[in-house]
Amino acid sequence: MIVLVVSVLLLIIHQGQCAVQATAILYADNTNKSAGILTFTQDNAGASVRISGSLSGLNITSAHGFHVHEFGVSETVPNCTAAGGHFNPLKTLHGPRTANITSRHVGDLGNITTDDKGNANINIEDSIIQLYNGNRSIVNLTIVVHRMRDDGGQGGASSSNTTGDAGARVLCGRILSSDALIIKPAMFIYHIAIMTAILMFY
Ligand SMILES: [Cu+2]
Repeated sequence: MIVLVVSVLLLIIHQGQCAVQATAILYADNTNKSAGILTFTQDNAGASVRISGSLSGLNITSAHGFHVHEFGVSETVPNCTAAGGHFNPLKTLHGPRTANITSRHVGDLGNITTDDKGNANINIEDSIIQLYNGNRSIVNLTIVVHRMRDDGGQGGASSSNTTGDAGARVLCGRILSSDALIIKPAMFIYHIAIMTAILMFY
């Protein structure tokens, strides 16, 4: 009986500590030339999603529109156009990342900026995208970096309200869940080890 109780308690405690994680390798459009890896982490369903990583090969000292688009692309040679439009499950107008949920697409993540070597160090928290299941989950969709700055819907161009007038898609990569590969098997083995230890002790 005590073994069962302890096991269930451990399971509950460790489930709470299992952050959900996803990664995306970004490639130059229509090539297998990697520009870097981004990691997406969400501690629980109510938490923000952290996006971190570095990308290279962009224009120097400039801003680049950064969005989740609605379809998953090839994991090896992605055609960024095949990612479709911005991920917009709530059917809203385009907006900046800082806008509330009714005034931006779920996939609108604003801009990333590059240094004088064309590298971008990314460290963003966003409370609207999700990694957990649900209509705002970005898992299996595509992250896209554009050639130009996203105007946040305020630029007055004909495409401001849909794309932020951010121009061509220079990098993209499919967002893949790493949760099933890393966290769950590790936790499973950990639980088995602890339960075996408890059973041996008794
Ligand atoms: Cu985009």
